[in-house]
Amino acid sequence: MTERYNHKTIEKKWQNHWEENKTFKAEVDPSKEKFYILDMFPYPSGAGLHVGHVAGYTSTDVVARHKRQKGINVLHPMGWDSFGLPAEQYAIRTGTHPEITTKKNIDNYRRQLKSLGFSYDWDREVMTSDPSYYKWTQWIFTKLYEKGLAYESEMLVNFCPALGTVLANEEVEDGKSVEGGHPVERRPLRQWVLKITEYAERLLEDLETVDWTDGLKKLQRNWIGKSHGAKVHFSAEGEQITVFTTRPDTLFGATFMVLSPEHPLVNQLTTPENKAAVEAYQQEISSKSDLERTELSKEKSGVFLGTYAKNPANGEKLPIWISDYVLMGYGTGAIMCVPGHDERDFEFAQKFGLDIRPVYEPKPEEHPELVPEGMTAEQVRQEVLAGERVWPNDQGEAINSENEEISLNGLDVQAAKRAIARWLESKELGEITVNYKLRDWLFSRQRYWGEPFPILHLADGTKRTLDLNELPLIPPPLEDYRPSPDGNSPLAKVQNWVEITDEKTGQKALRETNTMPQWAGSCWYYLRFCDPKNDEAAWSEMAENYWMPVDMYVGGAEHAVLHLLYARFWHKVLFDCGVVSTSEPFQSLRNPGMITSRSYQVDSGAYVEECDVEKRDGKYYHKESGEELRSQVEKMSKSKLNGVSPDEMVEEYGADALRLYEMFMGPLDKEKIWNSEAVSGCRRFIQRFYDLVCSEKVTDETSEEALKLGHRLVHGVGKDIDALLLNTAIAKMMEFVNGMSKLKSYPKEVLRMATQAVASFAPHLAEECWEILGGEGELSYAPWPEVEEKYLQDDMITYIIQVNGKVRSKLDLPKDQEESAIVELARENHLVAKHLNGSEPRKIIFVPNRLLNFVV
Ligand code: ANZ
Repeated sequence: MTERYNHKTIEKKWQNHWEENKTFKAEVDPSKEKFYILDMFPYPSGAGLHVGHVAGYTSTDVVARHKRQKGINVLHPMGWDSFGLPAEQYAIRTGTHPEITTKKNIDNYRRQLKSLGFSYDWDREVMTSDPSYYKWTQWIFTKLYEKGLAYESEMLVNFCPALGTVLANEEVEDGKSVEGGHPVERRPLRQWVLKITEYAERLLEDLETVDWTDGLKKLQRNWIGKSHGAKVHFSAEGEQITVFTTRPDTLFGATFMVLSPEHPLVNQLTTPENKAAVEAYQQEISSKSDLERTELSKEKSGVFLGTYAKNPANGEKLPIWISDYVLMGYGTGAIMCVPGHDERDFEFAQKFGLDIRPVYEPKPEEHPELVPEGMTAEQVRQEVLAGERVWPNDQGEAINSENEEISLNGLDVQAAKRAIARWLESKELGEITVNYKLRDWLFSRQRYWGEPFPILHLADGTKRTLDLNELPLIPPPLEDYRPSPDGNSPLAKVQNWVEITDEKTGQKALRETNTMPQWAGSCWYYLRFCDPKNDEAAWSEMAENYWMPVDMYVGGAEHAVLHLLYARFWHKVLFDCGVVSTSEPFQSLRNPGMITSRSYQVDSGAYVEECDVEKRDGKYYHKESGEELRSQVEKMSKSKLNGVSPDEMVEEYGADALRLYEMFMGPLDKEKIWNSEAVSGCRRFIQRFYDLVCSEKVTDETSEEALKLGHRLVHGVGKDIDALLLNTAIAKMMEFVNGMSKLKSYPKEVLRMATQAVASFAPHLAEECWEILGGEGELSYAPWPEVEEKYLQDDMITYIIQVNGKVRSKLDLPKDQEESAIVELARENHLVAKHLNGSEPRKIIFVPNRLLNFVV
């Protein structure tokens, strides 16, 4: 009997070995193929890593280690996205400098990651809150500014009084801050904005060039939200109102207009009698989020301004209203309303008694889904034509749509769109356009714990960016990290930092007191990893050229639109500046499925974990108390799951067991349910593997059977890793152990092969076994074993070949051969041919995998 595998001492031993030897140090080597594999770097929170992080990090580590086995030069770095709100909130509560809190959290994260045996090149660690890092974040901002992509604007922003800062649209959900869930209101404030909209089309187009999942691409496409349509100009009281519409072909059906309550023309277009009502309405909706405003089910509200616009197609008077369902941030903030064919316009028109005119012939008989129960198609048709029902379909033929110059009547939607667009353009009444949902990126925050803007506001009213030799611009020390309630950044309080005399121009100057949002540092960290210690430049051309793009990027799908869109935008700007060589940063991207945990409520009201549940006769019971489970299943939230720390698992079962379990749970991209106890199964596998290696049956001799097991394992695991089927790779390892245990002896050669196959999943176990088995050189770089095809072939079968029932020959062939193949081979065999004597057999009897009998 061999001794128990002691994961505590063995894992520590090899972690020290890797650290002392810098085993995973990556260096530029143009003679070698490269592979850049990146995890989304974490924000080091106080809670530490949870088991959900470990799944993603293990998957990249498996791939990184495997690529090294294949002789590829691997860059696999790790760092910290260390600016962020929680450290600042903590500073506000306790007065502890965010740097101190952050450092403590990072130390904990680093310890945790090292305890899991990940093969990072720790010499490349970066931290976005380090001045030597954000010096370059500030430098990139100066590039954006020079290109005219950063501008200041007085704008309506999402202001969160509780957090004392503005938030990007992406950081607000249902009128509340994503961080902390505090109410958010709309306020006008001077802000820095980045012109991401200028890159909308390229951000969309280049999605075609990357290997991302369809789901992710779709999320980005929807976020960018491209619509084809037209701008149409309406005149009103000597002013021009321009609308964006995707249906210019319905222009003859426009019977009123609605402006967003924030539209700049509202004031001018409001008659004195309506002023009070308009202002009251504006006030009322100012605190509502876009989502609340545009909810379909919501009762429509609005106010008439008292004035009219002219429909350019038929000269009709269109009353001008404001309503919250028209958003200032989309299109032009004004719409032409076609209640005959647009649901929201229809509801609005019904509520306020406005005209409704259909401009497409309804065909309810072709759309039974639009015919309510109890009504005939003809009744629906009549109601639509009478303006009593909305016809939301974009097929059919236009009606009611002609003037002296143009008639759309009889045209289908596509033809009508083309015709009206030509007419509008010829009269300079409008133009074809595309519109994007994407807004410019609100880029300033009123916080302490973020990158200060490298900008000076000079006394003569101009601005200048700081030169490289003036960077990094470091914020002053503070006593009080609180932002002021007027929306000013805490930095604004430090007079002698803000008010300076600019040495370069000799002018009095004010520093910019806003700071950059948390997303800034993560927009380019993958570039810094290429050359993290460079003092002269953000990265060298040589390093960037060699390592970029990131070949495989792994991280949570929750970053589908924020981080991933922002980073792609910056990357394209840097590409246009000629400082990066690829137009996309992340060649392939994968999202590990969430790891969740379920708990069930039992009759007594208590919650029990999944692993304590037992199924009997179709019902579920708590194993211990025997109580039946209540029907509702409580899914534990992600934050609750933070309770499962990898530390406990590493302590009890070891890092390798945890790594194996996380990969064995299921396919990488699927959601999986956590079960702490199940880790023990993987721990048992480790012991069994170790037992094989330490067994007295280990020999220097080799055997066919063992070689077969070994080659199949290496072949299968290699294929699975390449396809990212990490769970099935582990199943193959378990099969190997089962198969091997049955043999009389365990050839060293085969055990070494198997050790290499498990090495990227359970690296500590593998190192230990490699040492015991006398493997040559550093395991991490030992070349991946060559697979010999002959061992992969399915089991050989000896076919008995008979002529008239007498055995004449035997053929060794892979099993499951077709009858025809064996007949052919048998006939060529001279022993058989002799007895066949050139004659056609009368009959052939074939028993699969056993025998072939020619009857002559
Ligand atoms: C007339 C019309 C007739 C419209 C019709 C639709 C159907 P997407 O596809 O999302 O781009 N719209 C334009 N700007 C808006 C704003 N700021 N707030 C709310 N709604 C706005 O939607 C474009 C359509 O949404 C536009 O086309 C406009 O209504 C509305 F049978 O114009 B449409």
